[in-house]
Amino acid sequence: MRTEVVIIGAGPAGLLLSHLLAADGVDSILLESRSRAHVGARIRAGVLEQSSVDVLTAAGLGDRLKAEGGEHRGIYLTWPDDEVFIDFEELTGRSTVVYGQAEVQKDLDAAAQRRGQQIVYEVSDTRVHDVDSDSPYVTYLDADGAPGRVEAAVVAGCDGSFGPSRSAVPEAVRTRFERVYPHSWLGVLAQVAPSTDHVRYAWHSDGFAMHSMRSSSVSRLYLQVPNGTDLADWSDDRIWETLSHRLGSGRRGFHLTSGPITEKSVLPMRSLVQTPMRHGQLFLAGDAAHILPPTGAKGLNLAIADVALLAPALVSLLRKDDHVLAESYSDLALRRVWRATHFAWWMTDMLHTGSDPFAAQLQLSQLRWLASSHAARTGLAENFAGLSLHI
Ligand code: FAS
Ligand code: PHB
Repeated sequence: MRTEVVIIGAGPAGLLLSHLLAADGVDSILLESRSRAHVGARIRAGVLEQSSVDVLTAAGLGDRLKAEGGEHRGIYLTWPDDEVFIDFEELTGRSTVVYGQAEVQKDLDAAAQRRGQQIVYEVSDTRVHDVDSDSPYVTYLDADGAPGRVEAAVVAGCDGSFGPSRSAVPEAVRTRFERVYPHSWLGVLAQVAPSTDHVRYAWHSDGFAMHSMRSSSVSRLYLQVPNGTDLADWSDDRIWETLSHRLGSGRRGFHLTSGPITEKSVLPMRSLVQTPMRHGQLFLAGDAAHILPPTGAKGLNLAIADVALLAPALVSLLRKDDHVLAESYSDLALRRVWRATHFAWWMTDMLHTGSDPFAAQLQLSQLRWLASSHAARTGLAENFAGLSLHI
């Protein structure tokens, strides 16, 4: 097969890129290793920044988001002695929308179906070739094991944490910055109305906890657990008891209501940034280029920001032979990547507890500072909700 842009990965980055390219008449083909149903069923991110909402709305993908997304003007930071509401709206004039990544994926998938987007699902052995040339191509095996090949002018690596694109940038050219954290998140989806009106991030000496949500009847909650945690060790009762304890149920008018847990998973936490995000005719976007701990709610938002920068760059390159945006893509994208990476690291470091009493005092001091300082709250709000699409 031949196309203008071959996209590896049909997650949010890949599907949004194909959507934006198609809007400007640029043809693409997507190669995806999992089934359409599997990709659509993944439970992941939950919070969209204003800039992400703006990109999706401008792309004609905002109808359901507007109708079903829950506008959230801020977050609670809580700890045993106190709590503070960080009012993004008051501090930055921007808010966030709680709208699950699975919903974003559904909207992108429906749009892809409507435009007749060519997506090859359940591929394997995907390999990237000749990205240093003007005629790169990607080979793969289709669902029946038959060999396939897509020739293109550009390869877009949107294949997430474990795809082949990241390593298609030669070792001599790439730099990987990585930090592995000593804890993971145990995430649950529960068929119960949220017990809070805004996302709650809770510091506790026993470990971090978070109460988020997906709708008026579905809650999304997380617990800090050690790396290597076995889900079999965590009964539903133990999960609810631990959430209740760490979130401070019964304190300051907050009461956690439990309910049936419909999904459980353990997500190890790390920060990774690979530079550059372009090599030859290969462009990386989303988790293929960077991984963040979800404490800053940045993963999906950064993928959207990358694509919002990459799509016009590829249109200029392929339609006008104008290389300016393509040549600046990596440097520009990385400015926001590093800002988000720092913020996600800071939120993770401030809220996750271990055995170091000195670190615990520093964390509590930061929380008290946020409770007492308008400037401190403004700094957090700017990073959580106020970043413009490109900084
Ligand atoms: P994705 O990983 O979503 O998509 C990449 C796609 O490429 C996948 O469909 C994959 O199947 C496909 N692929 C991989 N290898 C391939 C190959 N060899 N050939 C073809 N296709 C291939 N972010 C938050 O902000 N909040 C959260 O709570 C949160 N929770 C998360 C939980 C988990 C378990 C994970 C893994 C991530 C979570 N994230 C969270 C981050 C997540 O939301 C990502 O930022 C987001 O999915 C990024 O989108 P993509 O870059 O499209 O990558
Ligand atoms: C979620 O709703 O899944 C969520 C919210 C905020 C985060 C991470 C995940 O920081």
